Amino acid sequence: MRKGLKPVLGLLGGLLWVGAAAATSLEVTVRDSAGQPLAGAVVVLESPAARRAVQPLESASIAQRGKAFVPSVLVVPRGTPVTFPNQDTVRHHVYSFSEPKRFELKLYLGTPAVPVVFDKAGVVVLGCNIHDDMVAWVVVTDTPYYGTTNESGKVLLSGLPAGDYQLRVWHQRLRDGAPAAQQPHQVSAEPARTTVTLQGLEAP
Ligand SMILES: [Cu+2]
Repeated sequence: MRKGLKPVLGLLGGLLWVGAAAATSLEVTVRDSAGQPLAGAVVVLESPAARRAVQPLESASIAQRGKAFVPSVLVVPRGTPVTFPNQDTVRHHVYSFSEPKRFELKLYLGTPAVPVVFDKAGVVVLGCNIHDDMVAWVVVTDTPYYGTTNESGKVLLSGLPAGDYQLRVWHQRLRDGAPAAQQPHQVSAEPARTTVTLQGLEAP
């Protein structure tokens, strides 16, 4: 039995090496239902292997500046601690009732000492108890493969191992509670491009 072990390990090592060498990229273009490029769309590629590869960022933050959240959309991998520095001279009271992360940072100035850890994937809507028109979103991903579209509606996801994925696209103009658009996507060894049209967007 011992003798048979080495070739098996060698074979596994070879397979792993091939897998790493096959990492490729996917350029995703997101359009609205009128065919216009959509900036600020969050694009993720999910799979069971991607879920196991998630690494949290060391930290991230959403400031409050001029009675607004900056940035208004933050994308982080699951497990990332997020701080909420208040750069205004008025107090804010940041909260969320969203299922993946319910929390409340009661009236404060400066930066609360303890960051909020977003440990569950999903879309978390933030508000401020004092300023009703303050709104922001934390999109928590279950994958290391994510990005946000630029002004041309494009994002490049790179370092992708070949395999079967779900391609999901979310935008803040989707109606509250609307799920992200989702479609299967197969990543092959070659760089590729695809286009997604997002339906059901509210007027900007
Ligand atoms: Cu506020």
